[in-house]
Amino acid sequence: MSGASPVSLERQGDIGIITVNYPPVNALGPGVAEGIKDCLARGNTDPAIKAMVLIGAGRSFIAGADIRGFGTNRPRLPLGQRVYDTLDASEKPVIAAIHGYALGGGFEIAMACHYRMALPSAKVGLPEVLIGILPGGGGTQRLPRLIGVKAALDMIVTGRHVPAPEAKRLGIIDELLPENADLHDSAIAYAMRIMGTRPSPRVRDRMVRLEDPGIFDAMRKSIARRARNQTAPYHCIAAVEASCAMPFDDGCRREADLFRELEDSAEARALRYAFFIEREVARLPDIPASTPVRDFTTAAVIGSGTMGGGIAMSFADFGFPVKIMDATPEALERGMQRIRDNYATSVRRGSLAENEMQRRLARIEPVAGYEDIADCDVVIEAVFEEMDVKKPVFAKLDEVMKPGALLFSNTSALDIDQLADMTKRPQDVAGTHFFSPANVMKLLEVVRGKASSPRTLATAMQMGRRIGKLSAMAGNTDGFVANRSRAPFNTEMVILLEEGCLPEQVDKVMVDFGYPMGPFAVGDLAGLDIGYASRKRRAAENPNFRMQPISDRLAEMGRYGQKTGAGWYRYEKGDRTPHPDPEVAAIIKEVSAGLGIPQREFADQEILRRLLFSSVNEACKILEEGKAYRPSDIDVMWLHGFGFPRYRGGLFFWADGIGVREVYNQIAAWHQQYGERWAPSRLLRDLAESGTSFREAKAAAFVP
Ligand code: 3H9
Repeated sequence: MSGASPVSLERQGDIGIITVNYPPVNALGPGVAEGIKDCLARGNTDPAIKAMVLIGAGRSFIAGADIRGFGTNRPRLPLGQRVYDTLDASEKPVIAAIHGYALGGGFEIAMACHYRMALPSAKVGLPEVLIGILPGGGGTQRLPRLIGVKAALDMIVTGRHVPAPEAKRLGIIDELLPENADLHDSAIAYAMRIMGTRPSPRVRDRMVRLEDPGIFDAMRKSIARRARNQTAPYHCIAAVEASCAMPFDDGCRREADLFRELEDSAEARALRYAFFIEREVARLPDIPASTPVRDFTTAAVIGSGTMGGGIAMSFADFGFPVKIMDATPEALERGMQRIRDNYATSVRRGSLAENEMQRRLARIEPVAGYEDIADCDVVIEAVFEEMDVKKPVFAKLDEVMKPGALLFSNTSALDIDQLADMTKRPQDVAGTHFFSPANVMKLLEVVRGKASSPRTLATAMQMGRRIGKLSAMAGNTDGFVANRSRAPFNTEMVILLEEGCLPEQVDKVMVDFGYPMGPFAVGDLAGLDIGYASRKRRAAENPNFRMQPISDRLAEMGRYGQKTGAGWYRYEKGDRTPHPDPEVAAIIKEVSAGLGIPQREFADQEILRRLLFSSVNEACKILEEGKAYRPSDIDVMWLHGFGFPRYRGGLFFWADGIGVREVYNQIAAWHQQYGERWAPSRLLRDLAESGTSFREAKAAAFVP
């Protein structure tokens, strides 16, 4: 092996072992594909070698092409005469020995090998669609030949990681090892068994199994809603279709053409960006990665309402025992019943096995009082969102919890420092703001109080990751970062009604943009009483707070949304479909007339920009106040807290697509027209003047 090569060949008896060693995940970075090719060539010419094993060093087989190379001038996969072709041409059989991940180009290499074996913990998949491209190394042609079109389409269009036992059932893996097996030794033993077999079996020589010629149209139809505005899922289908319509090499050429169309598309750029910022968000510039974290094994949740129950489920779903308590046995039983119902719904829908539900439920222990949770490592307070309700809870926690326990609040807006001040251990207090439904939404906003210790914060961030969340750090500001940046959007959407829009019109614009639901329909789902209560609180605190007369009127009429059968829409009994309601249109008209606001028509683009630009401006203020580390953290929050379409990258990434100057000019114009609420932030003005993109904006030093 030449000193710098990430790929080596060594011989053990008759077997050549090709090892890829390119940490952390053996992506096909510079020199990897060439290294594999070179080793294959040497193995083929070494008469002492009768068969070869391809294996990854470290934690994975090969995680795919180096995503950092896409969209740059760096040759994408410098496969030249490609590694797949070299494998196809290899005289001697090659076994892919898979552990960790074999993904994308890595799985394509495994499919071009003659045999595949894996540990049960391994996963294989073609996740290219998730970064806006398609498998470009023959994956769309080999996989249907290996497992049939139906299963191949499912894997390629969803991009899901398939666990090795399932891959064995599908016919991807030839040999599944026991978990404690030694992969290296087992692969050598396998290679010795098959080294005399000639010719070596090649996936490319197999016939494609097309179970149903209608499958492609059916697939296009079935993804129409979730894949709207996207190209990659459709190109994936077209590439698999080609595997049925043409010989292997022509299919690969078709795949390459489709790949080129996608590689630098706006969608692919946004999805790549999302991939990297989701990893960046874990890095805290002022808290070293080496900060010791508390190793927690037990958790407690106080409050068994919708949020508390969802939080308890999040722990249970990821294997943690969790205790849950409430003010009264009746409230606790109601909360437990809600948890049982939620799990039962998942079982009914087929997304959760009955025995797994039982295991999860067994991890959630309802307890009577504070004494029962005293020895838990972390406790999350999720009681009613009122300072006067939360404060005594923190005082009590301070009294009962063992030293070193971490005390977190699931408040969505209240001042964390005031809660910390109720204890004699403010260093152990922080906010952990879950998004609703807490067991589903991936965002966890970790709120840093002025006394929160680095250890507390690092543990909170890690805790989120260990229960399947994306943790993002936020400063202690009203609404923290996610909700504060979203608040102007919420205000603007009702002001649009005062000016002549209807809820269904606004919702349609946002759904067309890519949100799963429109904001008014979401309001009906969450309950309009919640916003009403928080507006009243804010109005009491701030005399300049702008009330929302239309929203207030609906809430005062008891139109709280789905739960009362009427909100921004009306609902039929037992059905969640929102129906536009003439009564709402009449209220909007009447209130607007009362306010003397002239009515007019709105173009879709104006609606979209009114909502999102208002939030861009607020997000800039958050950065300029040092309440978030970087613009990309806010993008992560929008992707995972609010359902912002991932293929648009995030709020700032999307705004960069329009251009910082255009955004500024529009906001400045609305400032003239509408007054103070549209005053451009200083950071926005600076960015526009210097021509700096939002993504490059520097946040002020973090202020807890
Ligand atoms: C492709 O293969 C195209 C082909 O069809 C051929 C076309 C011709 N590249 O996620 P983690 C980094 S497209 C570059 O935290 P985990 C990652 O950024 C590719 N870097 O670990 C992070 O860096 P840092 C198809 C990559 O254990 C570090 O590795 N493949 C790549 O939670 C650790 O990652 C994919 O889409 C990459 N391919 O999860 C797979 N992968 O420490 C993408 C990872 O600096 N990767 N990094 O932040 C993944 O899904 C996950 O990383 C994986 C490990 C499941 C592998």
